[in-house]
Amino acid sequence: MVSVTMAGVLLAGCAAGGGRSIDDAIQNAKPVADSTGYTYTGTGPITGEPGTLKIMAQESNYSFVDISTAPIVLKVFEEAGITPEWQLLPYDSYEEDASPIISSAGTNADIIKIPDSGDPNQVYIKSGLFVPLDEYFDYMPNFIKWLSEHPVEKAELTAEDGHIYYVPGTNVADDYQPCLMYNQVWLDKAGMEAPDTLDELVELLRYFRDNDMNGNGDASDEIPMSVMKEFLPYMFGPAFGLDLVSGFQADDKGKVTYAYADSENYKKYLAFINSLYEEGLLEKDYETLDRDMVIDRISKDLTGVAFDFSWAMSMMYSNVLPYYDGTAATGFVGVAPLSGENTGFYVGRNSLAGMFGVNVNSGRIELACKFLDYAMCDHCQNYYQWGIEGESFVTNADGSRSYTEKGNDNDWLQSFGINPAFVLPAAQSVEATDILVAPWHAEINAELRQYIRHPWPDIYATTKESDTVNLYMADIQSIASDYETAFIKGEKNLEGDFESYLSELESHHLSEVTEIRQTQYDRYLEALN
Ligand SMILES: [Ca+2]
Repeated sequence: MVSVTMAGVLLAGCAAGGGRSIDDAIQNAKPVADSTGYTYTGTGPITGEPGTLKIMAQESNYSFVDISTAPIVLKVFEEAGITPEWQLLPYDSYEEDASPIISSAGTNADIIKIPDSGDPNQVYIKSGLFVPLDEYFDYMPNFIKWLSEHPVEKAELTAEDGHIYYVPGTNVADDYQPCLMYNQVWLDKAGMEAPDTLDELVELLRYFRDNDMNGNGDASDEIPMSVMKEFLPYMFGPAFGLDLVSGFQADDKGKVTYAYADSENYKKYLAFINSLYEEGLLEKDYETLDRDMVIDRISKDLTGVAFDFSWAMSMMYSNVLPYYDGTAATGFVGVAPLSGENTGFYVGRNSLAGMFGVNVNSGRIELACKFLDYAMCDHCQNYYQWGIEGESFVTNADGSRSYTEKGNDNDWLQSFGINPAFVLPAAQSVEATDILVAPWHAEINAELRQYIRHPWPDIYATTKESDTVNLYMADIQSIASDYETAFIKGEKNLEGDFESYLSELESHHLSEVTEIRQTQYDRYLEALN
């Protein structure tokens, strides 16, 4: 990695105007004939003569699935006119196994799945190992259309040298994200609406604490809320204007700060949660609460409030309630975020997922670029999300789609090659997620989408930035986490100890890391604009 990343430092010199040069490359791209005289325009086949591509990627996470023979995967290659030659590495150790092979240029694969999918702080790109795809945009009509329609992802994919190296898969990022959920039966029993504000929440939690909500004759066995420690920042940070989930955040002028070092709002956040703790509204052992414990409590009808990933709503929480009848009226139901002095929001996630690059040593760079372009087109995404019509899904009279009986068998569907993100740039879809959850859950998701805010963006790091952040960030996070708990539990005093907390962050190089985040964010904004 050392020799590899040195090249990155050298290349970083020509970083200026990255965003603009990508836009120029997009605007100037036009379909051209390849060396065989065939012009690819975005649909299959991608070549005039049958071709072969070597692909280094990941086995399925289902051990019984041979993704290289899965019908959906084969269909895409067949339509492209390409025969794949696979070099598949084990799913669980892909990062470990693939990284040294890639770093030492030890593979002759034409297309490589990047082992660091989703974490651009792990430097790989500027190594001279991957082809700058923007130089081949003439062969990538689907990709440049997608980039034009996705400015945030385009900016995130633009490396500091101004090039784009990868075709990404994508996650659902504004849907099915973590949210606040209430036991609807308890809410109705209390005669209250879902709280909009922190004050209303406190009032509701007190009611849940003091009344026999589960009707077992004992008014003291109710736990007002069961929220795991890692979700407190999601639940309460936004009401104080903080994105504690991302940690670093930028204001509307583009100034970057570390939310855990905000001497005004973060202090108020801690004081608020400390007051919940003191009142018994946040339970004494909140730090050790895990999802299994939350599920156990819900199954015993002991708790009224949860905060978790959206999928838990109908798939893990509502379904264990003793009286759940499949409707929202008897379930754990997601609601809008809480507001305080600031209007609440939910923190979404970045959409970039598994990425694929073209090996600079490939003898078939044009063909590899065309294949990646074809593999990410909408037509192929339909295969990834639904499979093949008549086999895994049918189209209903109203135009919506449903899985067939076979398609509803998850083992069969996995073997068929659904969502083959290990080997192809597959995108998750909201529509395909909607049919997996209860209908009321899909409706709530659609309502909550408006509250999702984009988290700190994925921004490719230079080697130097990455080294510095990796050196200091673990300590900074650990100090923040230790103090957070101590302040919430009243073991440390906000009036007396907050200043020494800030000095401790400072002595662990917070300013240096914040400065790097600022530089990266400036670069992101430049690529975005
Ligand atoms: Ca009770």
